[in-house]
Amino acid sequence: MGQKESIMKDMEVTLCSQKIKGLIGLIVFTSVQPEHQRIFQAWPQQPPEFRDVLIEYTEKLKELNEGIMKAMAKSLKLEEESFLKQCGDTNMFARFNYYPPCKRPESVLGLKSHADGSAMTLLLQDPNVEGLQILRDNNWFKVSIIPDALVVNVGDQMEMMSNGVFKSPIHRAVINSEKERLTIAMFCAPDVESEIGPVDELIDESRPKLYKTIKNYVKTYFQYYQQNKRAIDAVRV
Ligand SMILES: O=C(O)CCC(=O)C(=O)O
Repeated sequence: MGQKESIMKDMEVTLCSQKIKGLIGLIVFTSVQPEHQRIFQAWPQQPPEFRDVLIEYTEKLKELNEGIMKAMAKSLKLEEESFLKQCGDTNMFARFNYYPPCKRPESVLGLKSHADGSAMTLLLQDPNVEGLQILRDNNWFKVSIIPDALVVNVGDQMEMMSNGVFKSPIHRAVINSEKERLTIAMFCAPDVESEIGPVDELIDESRPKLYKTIKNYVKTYFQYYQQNKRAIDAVRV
């Protein structure tokens, strides 16, 4: 590649990165549950139905999350409330992710690789544009779009409660060269005052306790996230 092409390529990538830095994640990242943590002044005023739709969506996803967590407990032969009881009053956060197109998608990342600090995350994918990838055995795999389906993602705090049976996967979002992409992630996390750690029934001699029991994991999570480290490594026994 000649010098001119190389400079042009660098400029294009820089412009793209700036555009992306300025736009991604900026739409809304807000607490939606419990009700008293909703700061309506920070929610978009347009479209006018935004508030009611987000509240209804939150209520439906709260129910869904509870159903999934009960089923996960039952699948391990635990009492169905085992995980929910530990979590206490579920905190939910909605994040609207916007990924503008970029001509050189291989040179920029939409969302850096991370695992979620929640117990569970329910992701509504863009119906038309793929972008979510998951890391397995050091290879990235795309998560296909299934129309009208949510992606259910295990977060670090479920990995801790299940003593490592359910794994919190590392994932990232990549950019499309032609089309913008919009997704909505709903993070379902335990109350910050709840003590989170492996449930007793999942600890025995053959499988000792793998994680400490701690409060407010989300705080640790964000400290580590900024340093590109995994917070779950800090709570391993
Ligand atoms: O937009 C996506 O596909 C992934 C979103 C995500 O991982 C997140 O918001 O933490």
